[in-house]
Amino acid sequence: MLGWDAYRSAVDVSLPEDLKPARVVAAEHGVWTVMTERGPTRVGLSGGMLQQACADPENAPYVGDWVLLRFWCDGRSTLETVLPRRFGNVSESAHRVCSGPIAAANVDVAFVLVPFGAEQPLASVVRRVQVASQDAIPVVVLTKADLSDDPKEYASRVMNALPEVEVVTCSVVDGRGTQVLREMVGHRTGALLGAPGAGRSSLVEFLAGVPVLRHHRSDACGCADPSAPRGALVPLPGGGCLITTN
Ligand SMILES: Nc1nc2c(ncn2[C@@H]2O[C@H](COP(=O)(O)OP(=O)(O)OP(=O)(O)O)[C@@H](O)[C@H]2O)c(=O)[nH]1
Ligand SMILES: [Mg+2]
Repeated sequence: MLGWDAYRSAVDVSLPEDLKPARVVAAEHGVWTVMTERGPTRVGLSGGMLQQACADPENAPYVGDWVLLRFWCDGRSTLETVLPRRFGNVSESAHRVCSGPIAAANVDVAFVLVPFGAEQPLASVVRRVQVASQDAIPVVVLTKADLSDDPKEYASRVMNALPEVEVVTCSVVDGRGTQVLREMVGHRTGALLGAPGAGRSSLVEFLAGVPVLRHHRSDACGCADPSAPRGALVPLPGGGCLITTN
């Protein structure tokens, strides 16, 4: 179930018999979509969980969190507990200015997207990788390579600036680099981090092989549409999953 075995082997958690584990795949307007052993379901927070979330927003469930659910006899279910987060609670602070502190929880690989056509100064790429590497294995993904006449030139400058970090050049138009990314995710959880328009939705849908996201576009100031979901965890065909923020 979306990495449950790996999580259980990494984190020592005791499971009360009356609660069932699930993984948060989307969070939207006070309702959480979670994946359980029996498939997806939508849940609200229990009273205790609500109190904890009000006391500190970081206590609220985020996409990628493992949680415990209670199934009530009248058919309802509530989200009772967020299980301890492993490393990999990726912050959006280096990527967006108008969203909360946690972008994705329990992430193994943080893919830092840098699009061709809007190449960023190397110092900014290095800073974003440094932030991402505090909690997960960072990988730089140079997206939209088909827009560049010489993608190798910028890629080699990024590699020189970050010699310890893998750099993948990709495009969803001609498919280059996408198989490498699939293999890098493997059976793990990856997060796509990038500025608005960096190519997150296109890449996750290319790798998933189907249109899975409800699309929205960021506005001119880079602020996401407030009516859109904060994030989504998308299972990939070969195992593993990718979290994207919209
Ligand atoms: N040429 C080219 N265009 C791409 C590629 N990937 C994405 N795009 C285009 O870039 C634009 C932004 O892509 P999205 O996938 O929506 O990017 P996003 O990061 O999800 O953006 P927001 O959700 O709006 O913040 C769209 O017009 C895509 O069609 C690519 O590999 N090559
Ligand atoms: Mg998007």
